[in-house]
Amino acid sequence: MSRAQFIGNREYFPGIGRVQYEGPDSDNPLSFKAYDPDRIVAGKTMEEHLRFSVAYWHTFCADGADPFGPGTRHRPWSVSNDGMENARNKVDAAFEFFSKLNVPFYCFHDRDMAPEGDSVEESEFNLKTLVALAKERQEATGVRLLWGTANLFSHPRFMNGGATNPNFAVVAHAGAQVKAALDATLELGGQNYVFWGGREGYSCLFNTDTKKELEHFARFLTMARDYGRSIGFEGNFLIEPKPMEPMYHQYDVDAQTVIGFLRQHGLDQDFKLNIEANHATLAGHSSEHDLQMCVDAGMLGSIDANRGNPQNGWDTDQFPSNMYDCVHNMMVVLAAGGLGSGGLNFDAKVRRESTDLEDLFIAHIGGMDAYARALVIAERIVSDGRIDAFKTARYSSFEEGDGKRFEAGELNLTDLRDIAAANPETPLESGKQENVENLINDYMFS
Ligand code: XUL
Ligand code: CO
Repeated sequence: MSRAQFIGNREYFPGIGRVQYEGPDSDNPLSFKAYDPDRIVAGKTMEEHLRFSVAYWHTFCADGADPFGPGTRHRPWSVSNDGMENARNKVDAAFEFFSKLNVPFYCFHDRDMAPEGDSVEESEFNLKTLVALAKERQEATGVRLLWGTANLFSHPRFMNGGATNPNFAVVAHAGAQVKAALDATLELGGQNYVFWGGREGYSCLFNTDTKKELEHFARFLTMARDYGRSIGFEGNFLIEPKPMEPMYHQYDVDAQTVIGFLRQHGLDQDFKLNIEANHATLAGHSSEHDLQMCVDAGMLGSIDANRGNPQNGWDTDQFPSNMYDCVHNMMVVLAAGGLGSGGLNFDAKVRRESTDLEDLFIAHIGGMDAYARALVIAERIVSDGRIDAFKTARYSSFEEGDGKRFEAGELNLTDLRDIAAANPETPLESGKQENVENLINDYMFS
């Protein structure tokens, strides 16, 4: 791997070099304690397993503004009055950051990379111009695009939705943006293309025809799929579920809702899911639950790695640091055979109070170390096999006799009645939850 330290016109993170693995005893906050990209775990390097990615929007666009106050961060790549100049500087800052962090992937929305113009043509031109620059930087650094997407939620025209907007003229604008974002993703060799619902949902049922909006959504996704395939995009299309925020009711509530929707509309061959941890918890699930639902359906595409705050119900997009969550997520991923062409994208932002440039590095390093540790622990759990053996034993009654015939579809409801009548009350079988939970702690801390 020979990646440049910085390759633009100026250095945006002076004093910070390439982040190195220094091991668990290092007290350098700008080093990896656990993420050793070339370390082999179960036949693959850590880099190959984890496929880390940086989110362009949080790391290079957001300034810390919240509903109670303006931004707290003044980034040196965002100081010009000329939006295109800032955008070019942002590309330089971004690729310097990716290189120094030694991360193999990034993700972006069209509007993160290039400002919207005064017309569709100007917006397309702006995006193409910046994509050409990003392509040069990709080639110079070896950093690749995990996924691209279109921002169909920031511009006021999208206040009532993009593809599900009640006004067709807005749906057409959503289409123009997705077309250009698909072109950009293809041009940059993106491995996936993401649809997060944005404002695809509603706030008030009195003024909303949900049936029509969901049919429009399916139509729109089908058109995007057809266009993507027609230009030669071979990657996965991904839907990213989220139950609320910004709309009260988002249509892509959770993994199972999205899987059902994709199957209903014949989109399940081209689409998979991008599961974001904090979205799953907003839906009242855990991230491992939504991941498992995707794995069971053969539709796990990628992960937006972050965490919420257990004390409130917002999408706080914090960097992942809870080891129980990370380990459990990696157990599901490893048992499923890995992330495939997906990755672990840090859809996470530093806190509004974290105003130093180096905080961007420290935050990502923490997330990468958390998942590297989780990979090692999860690999131990999965390869040791005790948890798996426990699960298998729990379902052993389906391995033979009537249980086997039930699974094979050879019994009807009357057969079940007769089998029950012929059998005395079955002894209770303990679920042993505490036992398996204790086992996880043993793996994590011994
Ligand atoms: C919003 C969110 C998005 C998607 C991409 O909650 O997660 O940033 O990941 O649009
Ligand atoms: Co996300």
